[in-house]
Amino acid sequence: MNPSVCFYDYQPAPADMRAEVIHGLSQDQKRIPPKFFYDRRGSRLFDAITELPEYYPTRTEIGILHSHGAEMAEVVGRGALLVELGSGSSLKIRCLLEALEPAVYVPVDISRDHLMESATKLAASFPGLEVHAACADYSVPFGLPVEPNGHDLAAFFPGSSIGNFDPADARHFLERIGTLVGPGGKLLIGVDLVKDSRTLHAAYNDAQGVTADFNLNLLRRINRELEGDFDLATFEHNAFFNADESRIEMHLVSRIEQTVRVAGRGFAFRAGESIHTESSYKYTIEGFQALARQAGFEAARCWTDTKQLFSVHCLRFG
Ligand code: AVI
Repeated sequence: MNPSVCFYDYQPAPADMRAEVIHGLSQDQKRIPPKFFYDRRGSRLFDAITELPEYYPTRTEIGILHSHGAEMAEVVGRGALLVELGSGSSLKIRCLLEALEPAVYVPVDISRDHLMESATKLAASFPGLEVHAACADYSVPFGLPVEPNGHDLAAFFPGSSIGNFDPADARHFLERIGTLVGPGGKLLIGVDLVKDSRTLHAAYNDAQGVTADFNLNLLRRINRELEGDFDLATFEHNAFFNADESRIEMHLVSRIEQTVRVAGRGFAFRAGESIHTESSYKYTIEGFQALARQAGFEAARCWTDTKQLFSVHCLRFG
């Protein structure tokens, strides 16, 4: 491993998938948390989604980071200790590192191998950068692995992953980021915007069926890991924009009346009954800033693309 990367293992507890899936399938509106999409195949399918012509968020956010990196650096401040939550392949931060010139970069991710590999590669491309990689579940509170040593604190949370939280959970999550960066700390966060429902619908119903495959892969994973007997041919992907809630909802709909067994229990489905697998909230700029205010942040600056598809906000805590 590259000596310029320090690695910290907070040993995040594995999610209790069995208990959470049984609980979710026992509700009137059956549901399974979206975090279970990301097994090895699911993560590969998500990467494929980000390159689909219909899925605008990833390429639009990267465009915004490239176009406005220098202004972002002015607002965030150079020489900070920068924590990235859910850093994955650390691809997006690469667009900003030259402009932001952080003193220390702390990628945080739950996937240990992926984190070590990405952090090592990044440290090799930016030899002057101190990298402290933390294997942790960023959705539960954790402390910084390094002392700020006088550096300002900033967090980076791209990808509109905040949209996969219900608003109350999103607020709590933002509060926890506030605690992490402290008074005066900054948060740079990517947020997908409300737009015409055709564009939204297409982004979650791509012509190649990759999103459908990603959604159905959840049942494949449950069959493998929880002794399930879902017949994938009897379920179909359904994604639609729920305008009242301002969110895309993804569901898996049973085409027939049937009983499915998971972890030794039976779950009855009516024909047309669904499992709600993901919500992806879409915000207006003002709506997101109001949510951030409730969590103790004030809006410092917001950047969008020319079509106003996506936004990147810089927020200041306290
Ligand atoms: C990870 N997250 C921000 C994606 C989204 O758009 O809500 C997950 C996704 N689901 C279907 N396509 C992409």
